[in-house]
Amino acid sequence: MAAVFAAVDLGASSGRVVTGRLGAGTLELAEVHRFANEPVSEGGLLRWDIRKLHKGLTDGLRAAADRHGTLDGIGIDSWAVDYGLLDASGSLIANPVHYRDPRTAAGVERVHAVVPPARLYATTGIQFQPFNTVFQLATEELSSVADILLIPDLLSYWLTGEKGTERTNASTTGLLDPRTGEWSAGLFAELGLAAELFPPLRDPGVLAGSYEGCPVYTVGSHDTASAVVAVPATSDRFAYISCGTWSLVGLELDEPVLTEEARQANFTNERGVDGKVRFLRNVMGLWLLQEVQRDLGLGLGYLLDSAARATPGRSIVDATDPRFLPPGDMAARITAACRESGQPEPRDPGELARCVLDSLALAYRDALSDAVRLSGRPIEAVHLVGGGAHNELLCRLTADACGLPVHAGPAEATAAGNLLVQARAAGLLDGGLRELRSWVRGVRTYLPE
Ligand code: LRH
Repeated sequence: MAAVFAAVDLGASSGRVVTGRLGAGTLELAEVHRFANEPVSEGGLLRWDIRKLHKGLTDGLRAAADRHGTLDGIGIDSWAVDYGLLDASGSLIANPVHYRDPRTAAGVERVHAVVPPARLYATTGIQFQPFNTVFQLATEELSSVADILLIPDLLSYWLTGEKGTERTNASTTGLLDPRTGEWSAGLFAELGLAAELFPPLRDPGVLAGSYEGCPVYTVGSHDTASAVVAVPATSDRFAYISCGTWSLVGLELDEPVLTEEARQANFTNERGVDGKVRFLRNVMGLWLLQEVQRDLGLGLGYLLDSAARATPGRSIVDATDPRFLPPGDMAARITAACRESGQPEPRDPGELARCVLDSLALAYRDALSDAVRLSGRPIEAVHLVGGGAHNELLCRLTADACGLPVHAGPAEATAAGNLLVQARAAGLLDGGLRELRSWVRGVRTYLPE
């Protein structure tokens, strides 16, 4: 008898519920519901419309049950770092603030005044990003707050009534000790934060509670952690690019790299499933293209076709530059970056899109060569997973820039990783990541030219 699990995967622009039917040697994925995730402006801040996401999630679970009958498990993942604040009665105080809201500058200053950047990195291994939870929390008034719940943990609480903090996502707060996987008590004390504000830590792959009689499991609730589970690697010598709104570029390691060199190179040590370390750099990713599209009102197909015909390498921008973080005016910001660095300005949408894609491919190359240098781990191939695996031009440019084979796919790696961890938690699969990865299908290889 086949078993069916439902993965709830919330992305920055849409959420989806994907079912995975496990039977006869295959994991069959089906997207049963997709809903928009449109941030709202409230109280002068950009926020997530979390009730709408919750409704999308429950509608999706209903659609999954309609299609498959009963479900054998549910798991939730989302983007990292953001959280909801609950009062003593368990009610959400306000919609969670979006990590792209620029409010955190003051928080960064406050935290760094107490714990300088080098010590913060040596303690947590998390790269500096202005939106890390630790900086967001430093801007909050916490006196009436009883609980801080990261986004997937908040939705899981609404489904099950049980509170917890899943470890892969907890690592992105910038408050976890990467050596032990426990909160850094010293850091909480120095920052005057009560560690009890976060419900108890729990690993991915344990029972979180139940929803309408169906088990809810923790998974790699940080979407990138789930995506890395479904990288169909067959040896240790691989790098990954988890390519969606962000591109997360790096390696899977057994131990964190906490050197000053790694900090200077802005590499992070996020926690992976099975206690692995995701040693990676954040590259802006398809966000650049999505914003150009929104800005110019043009379709993706048109932009990519024109980019394919445009002159290669005409102008390159730094695809890790925080100037590209906030929404809006992306075409103007990219053009300004070209001008300021003495390069030709893109003259049409095709040149603009080409500049984005060339810049991404070069940023991937730089991140991978830094990752190899900093960790000492050699690589023989790059796995590009997530929505970007559909972008043939980007895959080809990445293979050329890195001088390595790029295995592109699966596009739905996050959902697949979420489902595989549930299936193992339910006792239907066993073994480590290599065994889980052997269930993943859907790869196309690009060789460098
Ligand atoms: C990708 C992602 C990434 C984080 C960012 C906030 O969705 O989780 O790993 O750095 O969102």
